[in-house]
Amino acid sequence: AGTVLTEAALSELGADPGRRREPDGHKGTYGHVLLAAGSLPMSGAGLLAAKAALRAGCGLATWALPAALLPPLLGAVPELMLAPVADGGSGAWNPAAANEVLRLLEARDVLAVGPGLGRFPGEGAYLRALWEGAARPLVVDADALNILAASGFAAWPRREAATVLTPHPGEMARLTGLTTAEVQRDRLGVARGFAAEHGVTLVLKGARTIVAAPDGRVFVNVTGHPGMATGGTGDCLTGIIAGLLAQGLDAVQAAALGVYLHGRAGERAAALRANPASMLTGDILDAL
Ligand code: NPW
Ligand code: AMP
Ligand code: MG
Repeated sequence: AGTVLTEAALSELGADPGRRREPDGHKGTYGHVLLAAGSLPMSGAGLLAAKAALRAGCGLATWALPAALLPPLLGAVPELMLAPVADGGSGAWNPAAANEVLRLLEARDVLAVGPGLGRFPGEGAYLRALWEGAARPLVVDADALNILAASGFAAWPRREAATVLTPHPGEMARLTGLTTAEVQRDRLGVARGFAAEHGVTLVLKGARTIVAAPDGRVFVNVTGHPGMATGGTGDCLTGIIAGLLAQGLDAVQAAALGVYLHGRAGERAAALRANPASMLTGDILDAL
């Protein structure tokens, strides 16, 4: 039936939600996230993910973004480092940026790709280069999942480093060829089967998010709030999971603790509003 992600279950998994900073820790102790995300109409997705990584406690975060996006974003999140890469025109991604992202990753601990990435010519080659070239843990979300699905996920080789996919039910339907309704009818079974068959850690989002490990273990998250049904909450989760991976958690630990904390922060943010319908993703970031 899946293990419910209580605090005790998380501690047993080695992902204690009450972890504290080391007294003599420094920013280098907590890892460096690299995010490849955002495009002109969806730069907010990149900002939310990057800020979430920092709120999850990584020491440093760098956001690689199409160069045309840089000027308006300078200073938007002063704690964040920005790395402008090859632009495909008008703030879209350029597949040639993959090499720049991989070079940046050499001095960083984890790569997250997808939020607000958009669609662009050469997107398959771009993601393939990151998928095969990233020797670090990789979190794949949003439009990057659609790129995986477009050519049939079975055609993608197994990666050696940890891989976390974070689909919502619509993206899961594209990845599997099922309908969204079919995914929703058997969330646990679909997630478990996919993770085991493909050797990835699979986070199937939505009320009661499922975390499925490549070894067949499945976890059910019971934190969260319907007020989280608003734009950008998934982008925020991607950043949280990347931020936890950067701190040395393994893929299953980071995914399980990430969905738990994301939900708890959503509950807190909802409780602060007279009507949770007015909740924004930024409120979840503040609550983290
Ligand atoms: P339906 O309508 O129910 O059949 P898409 P996206 C389904 C960026 N963003 N339960 C649902 O299908 C993202 O990062 C940028 C059941 C829905 O129509 C991406 O890059 C923002 N079904 C890009 O936008 C803020 C569910 O999936 C379809 C479901 C596109 O991502 C917003 C939508 O999926 C956004 O994050 C559920 N729980 N959840 C910004 N500020 O920059 C989803 N579905 O077509 O993949 O579109 O998720 O909006
Ligand atoms: P995305 O669709 O990628 O923006 O992701 C939406 C995020 O919000 C996921 O983490 C979902 O689990 C969460 N979420 C959306 N609706 C609900 C809900 N009704 N209850 C709990 N969590 C939700
Ligand atoms: Mg999303």
